[in-house]
Amino acid sequence: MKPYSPPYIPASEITPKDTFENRRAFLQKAGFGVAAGTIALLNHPVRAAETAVKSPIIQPVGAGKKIAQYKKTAFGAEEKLTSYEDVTTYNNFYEFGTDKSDPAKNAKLFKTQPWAVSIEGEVKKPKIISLEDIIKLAPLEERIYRMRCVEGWSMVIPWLGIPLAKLIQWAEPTGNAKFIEFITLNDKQQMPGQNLPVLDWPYVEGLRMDEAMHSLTMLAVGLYGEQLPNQNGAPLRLVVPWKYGFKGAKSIVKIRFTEKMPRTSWMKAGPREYGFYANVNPNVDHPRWTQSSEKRIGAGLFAGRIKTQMFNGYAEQVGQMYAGLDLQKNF
Ligand SMILES: Nc1nc2c(c(=O)[nH]1)N[C@H]1C(S)=C(S)[C@@H](COP(=O)(O)O)O[C@H]1N2
Ligand SMILES: [Mo]
Repeated sequence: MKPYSPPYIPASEITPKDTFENRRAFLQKAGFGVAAGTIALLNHPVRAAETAVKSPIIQPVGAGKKIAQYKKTAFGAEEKLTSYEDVTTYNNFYEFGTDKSDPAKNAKLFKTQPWAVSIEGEVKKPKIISLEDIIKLAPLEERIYRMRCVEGWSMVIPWLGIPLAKLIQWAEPTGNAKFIEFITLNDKQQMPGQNLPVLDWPYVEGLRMDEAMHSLTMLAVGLYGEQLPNQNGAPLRLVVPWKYGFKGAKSIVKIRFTEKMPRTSWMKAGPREYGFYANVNPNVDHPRWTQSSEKRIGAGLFAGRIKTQMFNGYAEQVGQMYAGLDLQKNF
């Protein structure tokens, strides 16, 4: 991949106070203590200081880099948000471990800068686009989406991103492109979970072209007004609110246009349990549990389960794409 260096959120958009606080928080978390003088006592003071300055995206939970400019939209404004803490500490990101608390712990030092995405397959010509250039394709906007994991829990998350359609238009797919594959970084050094045969690595997900072009489908670079925390798929992940969470591939490095339906990592792991469509559907149970209800994370010990809605409640917007498709067979 072609290397590039500029940070994707210009430093000018970050207030000096944020910069200071984040750096201090990072140093603290990294065990360097708070006072600047403490750094000089370390064996490699210069390297320590450099790491802190050069890795603005590495940060402890709750001290993310603010994204200064984005459009607030009314989308989802009526929803009660899941807390930042729950959104960033209860995660599925198997590359960093299979427990919900693993990604927040194990992804701290994950390097997401520089970052670029390779655009391949059925396109006029293959290209590489930097993260910086991706966020220039359209104004960043905030949208609040309900998210439903196939495991039976859900959250409400204020995402920041651009419509995936903007990148697809830029990519110039050929007439043969019927599907798109999204491929996560493959890096056993940085992603300890990839040393275990939990899934066929790298993580691969896919969408049909019309699903990918749908205005609800986002490429997210942030949440809660901040750059994506590493555990949530930094620096760039897919968000498809009417499908089970596993469709939302994290830390994407390749986007491949294909003629044939991609075989995704979850389809390979359990073809009877995880279909290509993965539309949220209370009428099609997972072979091992019901999909008719869900637990809203953070709702409290005594909150009951919520009834799961068809297409996660987005049927009005997306239902038309599946007219005539047998949703029992094509789960
Ligand atoms: N690369 C990658 N992407 C992934 C996963 C994963 O393990 N690896 N897990 C998926 C699943 S099952 C869910 S529910 C969502 C969780 O996203 P969140 O942790 O940001 O809520 O990420 C999806 N994307
Ligand atoms: Mo999930």
